[in-house]
Amino acid sequence: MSTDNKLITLEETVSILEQWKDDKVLLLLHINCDIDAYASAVALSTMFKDVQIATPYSVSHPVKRISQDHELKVEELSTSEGFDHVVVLDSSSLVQIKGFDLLKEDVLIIDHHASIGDWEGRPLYSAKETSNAEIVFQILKMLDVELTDEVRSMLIAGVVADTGKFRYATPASFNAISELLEGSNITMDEVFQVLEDESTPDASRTIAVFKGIKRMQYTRVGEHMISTSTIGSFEAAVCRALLLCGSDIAFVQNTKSRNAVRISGRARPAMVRQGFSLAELFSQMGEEFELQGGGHDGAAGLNGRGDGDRMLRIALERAKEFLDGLEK
Ligand SMILES: [Mn+2]
Repeated sequence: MSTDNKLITLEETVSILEQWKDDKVLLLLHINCDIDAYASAVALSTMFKDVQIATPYSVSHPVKRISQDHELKVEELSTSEGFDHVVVLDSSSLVQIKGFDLLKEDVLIIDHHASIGDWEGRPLYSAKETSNAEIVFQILKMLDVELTDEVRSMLIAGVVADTGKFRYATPASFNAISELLEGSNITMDEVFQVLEDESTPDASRTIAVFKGIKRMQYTRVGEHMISTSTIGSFEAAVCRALLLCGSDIAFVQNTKSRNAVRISGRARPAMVRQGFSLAELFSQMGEEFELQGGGHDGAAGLNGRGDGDRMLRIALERAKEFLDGLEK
């Protein structure tokens, strides 16, 4: 990974943001932006007068659903033209915003991922929190921004989502949630209702999951199972279902657009504990095949132009190699 980054402190980050508060600011999220990214943007937007949220392309299903109830939606934009400043949130490297024309000046990156990619010398605040939402919360506290219950509950949703519903939570994640709940009228039940798409029946998602299960193929490595499938939408939901069915690692390729790679991967926590990382697997494949890959150890994605079937086979091979190593 490149070390050519201009790392700044939290205090410096806050002072830059404060200088920008009356200007026209774009909050830029990674491709296929997730709940943590969107939650961070909604919360940070409260400190600016003129603000917009965007991603280069593709808004994840949960964010589409959640943003229906919010004033600020995620636009698909390809350039920062017309904005005074850009704050990039929840993105670990330039490949995560590939296709976006980021002007050199007045860009600030705020990220929480463990490995930081190349930002070509732009100012970057990086802290290894479990979610980007926690960093934004710290920033807003330092700026004395008053947080509404709506914003608080978005931030909590960001923490819950990125910790895999607390599975990967740390004392700091619980502290943030505790502070956000304190003095609010929010209940965790409401947050989970917003987060869990299961709370609203969705026939198309259910059918996608059924189809994905029907098309599932599996590879056995000793006592472990890797499964793969293809689907036209809801690949993340199919992945989760494949884990529920007993897969240790699952990969699902979205087949909606031709010559496109859009693979979702999920791994059981037990695999992650034994050293398996989908984020690593996909970011390596991303570098090798000029795709965008990244995410978390147990849940990640690979996107871009290319041969999706071939990438699915390669992902399967590499997961198999990892499990082969465990068997020895
Ligand atoms: Mn995140």
